[in-house]
Amino acid sequence: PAIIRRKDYTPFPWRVPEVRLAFDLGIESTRVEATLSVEPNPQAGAASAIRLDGDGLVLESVAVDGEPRDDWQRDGEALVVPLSSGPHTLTIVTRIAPAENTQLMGLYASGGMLCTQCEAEGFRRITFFPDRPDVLSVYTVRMEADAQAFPVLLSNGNPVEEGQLEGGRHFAEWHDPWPKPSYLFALVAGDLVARRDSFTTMGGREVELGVWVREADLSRTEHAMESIKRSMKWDEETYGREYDLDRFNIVAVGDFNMGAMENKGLNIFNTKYVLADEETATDADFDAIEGVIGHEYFHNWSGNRITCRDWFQLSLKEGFTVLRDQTFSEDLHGAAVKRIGDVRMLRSVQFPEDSGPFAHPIRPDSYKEISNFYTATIYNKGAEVIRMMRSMAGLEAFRKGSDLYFERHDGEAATCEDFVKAMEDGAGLDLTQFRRWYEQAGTPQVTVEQHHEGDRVTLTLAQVVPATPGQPDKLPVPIPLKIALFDREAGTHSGEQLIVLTQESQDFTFDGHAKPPVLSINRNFTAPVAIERDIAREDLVFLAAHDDDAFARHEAMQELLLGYLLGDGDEAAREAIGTAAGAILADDALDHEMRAELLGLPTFAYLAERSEVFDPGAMVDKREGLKTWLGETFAGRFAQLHDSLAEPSRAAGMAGKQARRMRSVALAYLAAADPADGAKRGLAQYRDAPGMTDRQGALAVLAGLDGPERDEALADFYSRFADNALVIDKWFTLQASALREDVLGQIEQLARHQAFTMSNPNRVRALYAAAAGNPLAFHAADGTGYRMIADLILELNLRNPQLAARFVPSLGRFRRIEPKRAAMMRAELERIAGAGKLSRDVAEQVEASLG
Ligand code: HT7
Ligand code: ZN
Repeated sequence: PAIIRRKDYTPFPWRVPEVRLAFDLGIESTRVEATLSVEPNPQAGAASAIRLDGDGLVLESVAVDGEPRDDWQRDGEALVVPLSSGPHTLTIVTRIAPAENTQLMGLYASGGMLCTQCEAEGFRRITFFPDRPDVLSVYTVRMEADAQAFPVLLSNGNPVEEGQLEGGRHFAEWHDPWPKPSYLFALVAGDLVARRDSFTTMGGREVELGVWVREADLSRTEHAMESIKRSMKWDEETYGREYDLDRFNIVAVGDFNMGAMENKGLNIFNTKYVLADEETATDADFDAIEGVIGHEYFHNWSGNRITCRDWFQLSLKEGFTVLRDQTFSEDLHGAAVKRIGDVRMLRSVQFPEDSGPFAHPIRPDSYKEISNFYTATIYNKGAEVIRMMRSMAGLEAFRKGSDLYFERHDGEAATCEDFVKAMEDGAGLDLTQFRRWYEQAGTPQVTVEQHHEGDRVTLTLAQVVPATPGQPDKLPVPIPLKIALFDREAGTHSGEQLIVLTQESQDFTFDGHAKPPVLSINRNFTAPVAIERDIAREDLVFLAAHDDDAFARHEAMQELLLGYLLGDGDEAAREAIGTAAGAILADDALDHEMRAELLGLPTFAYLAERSEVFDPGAMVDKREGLKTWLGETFAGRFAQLHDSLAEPSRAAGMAGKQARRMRSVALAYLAAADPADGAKRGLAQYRDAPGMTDRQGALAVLAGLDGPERDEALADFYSRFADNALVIDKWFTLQASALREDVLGQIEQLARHQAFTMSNPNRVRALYAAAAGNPLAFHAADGTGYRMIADLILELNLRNPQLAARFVPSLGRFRRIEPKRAAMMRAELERIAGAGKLSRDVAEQVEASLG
């Protein structure tokens, strides 16, 4: 596939101020009449033709200024129409087949409804168009369809007209006054019902809200609706951003490639991020729904009002919007646990990406298939980079920067550079060197040395940004680090400070410390870097027990755990973990959610990332062994927590949520120490569960055990929730994630289960993403796990290339794995590479993986 480069950007030679789309909708066949008003773009060179992107379209006719034309040409999938300079009206009629659209890009059918997904390049699968984010148009959309099959017809903006037609058909027309790029176009037609509500904006505009779902799902939409209202309010209060249409609709769709999509005024969601009630959704599901609804809503300003000039700027909208959704959740439910969870995700997914074959800067220089760049780097590292600006500026100045950005670029297709400049001008930061964060891939490694002399402490910090594919030489970046120096005896520090490491190596001195203090560094994870420090074990135990920064306290515990799991497993290291865990279990000032968080073991993905050569089997043994030891050591306390939290777990609100979290963690430790007791307790928790959080927590433990309790709970779960696709997804995931020797065979059996289907992305991910993340399944010593994932990629390759490509990086991580397995992983990648016609998505990922 051709390489598209950032440096080659040129503006489109034509402007398209207005678009009128007329759809004659049908599942098998849909006719699209697109009427484009076009005029030369004064910002670009003159052109004698207009080149419109297309993908899989059947062209029926072309007319210019009302005159039929046949002097057009096809250039591959594109349509080239000769045009004299000056304004014109271009009318193009195409035909598409939604039912055959298995890629779920463009207009497709899902459970009898029709819906669209246009980001990044799906609009070209609906009609011929300059399908690039810097062409902004005002859209008017008319939909005509069978009134019985599609009683609801929705599009962007506000409704303007609707009516009945002959032959049982009807129509609706919508108009979106805000100019937008084609990727934000959306249409939904189906037999849907809405939960309705309203929100009055700070400017007094009454907005009608709708959450559209199948009738059977209506009772599970309350949380989504409340989340919309909370999002609208938060964005007004925190960023001064007000909603700008009379309507805001969201629609839940069962077949969706990603989480959700921020189409202007008509957000389309994966059902997973809309539907919830206590019985079917966990506390984590509720939080995720609120976060994703917030994320899509916040895009209305960071993405829609200000969009991206080209797809290299993707992190402009995604990084900023992830930061906005993260802090929205922090503000609503407490920052500590949210921050710890976000960093865990960053380290488990983005750090491996940044040290692997697909490493790319948050503003990439080139791509072959843009869908491959919806990555943790663009999204999550992108958010971290903006978070660093926020930490350096302080909240007030950061807000001045964001105000200036919104004011300066409203209505534009902007660049990351525009954002950085607005932050410089508005927040008063000098970001000259900071721009390197946009240019360089790789997670900076920071080493810390501490010297003490007299009452002076010197910290010597050094940084290395590792070489990544295509970027052998790196320059130092500014690294803002919040630190505190603790007095070991008093258990306190004299204040937190922000230091910024800008050089390759730099000394920072602090006076007034008669004794060597204990350093707490990168508090609240101010910088997305890996810290290597030579710190005494007892200092980590001290921080795990005393640090007043919740993230740093958690970090100290993780460092103790990593030290043991990645080291040679010596007794003293394990004892130190025991001392810290004992203090955490005894600390009455901690809430139960934070306590559970502090007792969590590092993920396998992060352990692999931190290992020079990862041996998955050995690591499972060691990690599970540590869990057993902790369970045995603190059996009494875990049993007491499991028993005493049974009642509090039933409560609504924060206290109930905290109790549920701790209770399931206690159960996991108890089961590791004594599987028979764990099975009994697990089944009791399962049977008495007041909701899905306790039920899933119990089943996750039972799935890893043997015996009748496991069988009973799994069978009950399936039959109880057989008609709820999202819960059956959980049933697949829980079994595929279980750390059992026979898990691969179970996954193969689940793939043959009547409820399994390759045509639903949620179901595919439920089984196979869990399998790819389970070290005992994916890394089975004989290579059958690798073969299974490679077969999956080949099966999905043409049917749904985006979904297929998402599984390639797990095989691409072979350089970190012990040599025998690494050879088998590589061989599977080579098998895919040689398998014939590969989609652009899969080809790019496989080529990168093989290097
Ligand atoms: N901006 C949205 C991205 C998205 C997407 C991209 C490629 C293929 C399918 C997709 N669905 C949604 C989601 C978001 O970040 O808000
Ligand atoms: Zn987004």
